[in-house]
Amino acid sequence: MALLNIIEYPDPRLKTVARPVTRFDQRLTTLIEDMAQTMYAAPGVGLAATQVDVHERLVVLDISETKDQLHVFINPEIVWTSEETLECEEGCLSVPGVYDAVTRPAKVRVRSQQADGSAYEVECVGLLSVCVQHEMDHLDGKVFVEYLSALKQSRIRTRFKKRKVKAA
Ligand code: GNR
Ligand code: NI
Repeated sequence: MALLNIIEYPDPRLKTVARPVTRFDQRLTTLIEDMAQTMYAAPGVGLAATQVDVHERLVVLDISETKDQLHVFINPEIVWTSEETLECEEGCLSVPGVYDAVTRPAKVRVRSQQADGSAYEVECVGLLSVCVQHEMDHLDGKVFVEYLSALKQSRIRTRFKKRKVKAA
């Protein structure tokens, strides 16, 4: 097992559109384990492969209090969204310290694959719904701050550019 480095906004690599996973092999299993370990250590409730600079359609999620209910989404697709929406205060491991409200469909039905390649569908509500949509955005090169106003985005950008200069 290994802890992976999480890339931070506004790193242009976060804009990469991930390609489908095609090989369900040992390498994939190891990547899932490493991503899960990285997510738990952060700590976070979800992690998309994009955030660890692997541009493949893979997400790990665990919204349980007990941190023992790992969900793995490989090549996830939203096959249905509710009309009803849900506003949630979101945060992102790639934009540490920034939290803001985002409105999304309240429920989504997701078609996905398991580590062995088998297909499954799951209906997501509440925090699971918010998180799976947040993670799937990462796979399409989108970060939650893009839902915020231009003014807020520009302030966040300025703050993160300054941080980078300081860290260098
Ligand atoms: O840890 C996380 N918490 C969170 C809270 C509200 C909405 C979305 C999230 S996802 C985030 C982890 C992360 O950045 N995943 O991409
Ligand atoms: Ni995120």
